[in-house]
Amino acid sequence: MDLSRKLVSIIGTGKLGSAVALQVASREIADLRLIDIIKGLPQGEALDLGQMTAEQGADVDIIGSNEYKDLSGSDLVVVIGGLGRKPGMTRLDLQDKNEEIIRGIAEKIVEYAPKSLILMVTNPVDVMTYLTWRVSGFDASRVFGQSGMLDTMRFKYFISRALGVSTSSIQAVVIGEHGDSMVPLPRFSTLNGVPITDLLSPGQVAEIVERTRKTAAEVIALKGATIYAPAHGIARMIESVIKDKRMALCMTARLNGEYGVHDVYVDVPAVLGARGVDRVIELKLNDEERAAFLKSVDVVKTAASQLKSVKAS
Ligand code: 2OP
Repeated sequence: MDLSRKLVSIIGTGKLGSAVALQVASREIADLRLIDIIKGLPQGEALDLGQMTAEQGADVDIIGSNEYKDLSGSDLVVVIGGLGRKPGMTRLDLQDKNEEIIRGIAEKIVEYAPKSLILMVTNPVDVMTYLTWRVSGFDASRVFGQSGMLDTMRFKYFISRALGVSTSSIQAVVIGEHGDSMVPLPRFSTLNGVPITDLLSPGQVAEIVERTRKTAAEVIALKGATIYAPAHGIARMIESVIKDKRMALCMTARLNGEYGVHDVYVDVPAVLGARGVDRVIELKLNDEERAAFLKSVDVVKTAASQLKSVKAS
């Protein structure tokens, strides 16, 4: 029996990265390496979180470092580095600045953790995941991004409030770009199997869909950044990988023929386990849903074609 614990590295230990580390440690999912270029920050987070585990009795080792060589031995590297959105910015506004940072990080992962999987969080996440896949040369199953997990959490939250029921009774699906063109799918979103389109008026559904698309900007305008919702979504994805739970989640995965789409990373439902993306689940979209999805795919493809360091098809 293999008794060794798994190792998750988090690159970028600002507010979101440290909130993810808190969840991974509290849930005793894996040992942690926290990597950041800011001197002292990851070391301080590691010490603080390590001391926290003494109250919980959680057995995880947490080490902070300013050196990429400490990625060595990682089973999964979570990339949160780069710039975040400021009030009024779209995710795509970050592309130019984050491209250089993420390309450099991808190269370090290949150098020091060539066997790891990569979970991308940095925005625009669909394009940054594509970039990382191309730069790393890893199989596409090993490179994926967080997006749909968070978007479905938000969709669930608004549906649950409109129906007056627990979020635990709601299943929700969001596909497409993690951005303004995202496609929440009301027909596939249910209260224990009953589509919300049977339970809410078209006006209520439209309002919830729009709020789901815009709510990250809403939170950023109010408190400067989104932290707890993304951190929990990311922790759930980490758990599915590290414990090989094979959860079916909405996430940024590469399409190579699925949905009739090729060579793009975009949000779709997929099965996530110890080897990464096991398979993409194809939903039977109607004409309207397919048109919205393809339009959103085009937004991502156009953005990817503007990357400077790789040529997207
Ligand atoms: C979010 O959706 C900003 O992409 C980040 O919370």
